[in-house]
Amino acid sequence: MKRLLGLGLAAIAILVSVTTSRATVFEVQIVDYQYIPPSITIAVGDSIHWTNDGAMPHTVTSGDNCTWDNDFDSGTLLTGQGFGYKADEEDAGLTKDYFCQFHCSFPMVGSYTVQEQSPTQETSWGKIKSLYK
Ligand SMILES: [Cu+2]
Repeated sequence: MKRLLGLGLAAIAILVSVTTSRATVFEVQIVDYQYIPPSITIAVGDSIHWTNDGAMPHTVTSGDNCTWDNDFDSGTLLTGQGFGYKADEEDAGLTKDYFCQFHCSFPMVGSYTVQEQSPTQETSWGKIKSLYK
C-alpha cells in the first residue's frame, strides 16, 4: 500500500512538472551583420538560442552603446556556432540590449524583453503559433 502511494505521488509530480513547463526556445539567426529578429519578447522560463549562420565571426554581448554591461558575452561565434540564454524569475519585466563586439557600429544590435508568464500570454502565443502550422 505504501508503495502504491509512492507511485501515485510520483505520477502526480510528473504531471505537475509537465503542465507547468511550457518553455519555448526562440531561435535568433545571426547573418549579414544582423540579428534576425532584432527584437524579441519572451516569457520567464523561455530561452533564446542565437546561431551564427553567416560567414563572419560575431558575438552576442549584453549592453548598449557598444559597452558590455558585464552580464553575458558569447565570446566569438564562428559559422555554425551558437549561444543560449534562459530567462528566469529575476529577468521578469526586463528589456535587455545586446550587440556584436566586432560590428556594433554598423549597427549590429538586438534586444529582448522578458514578460511574466501569464495565461493570457500563453493563449495569445498559442494563437500566433497556430497560424504558422
Ligand atoms: Cu558581428
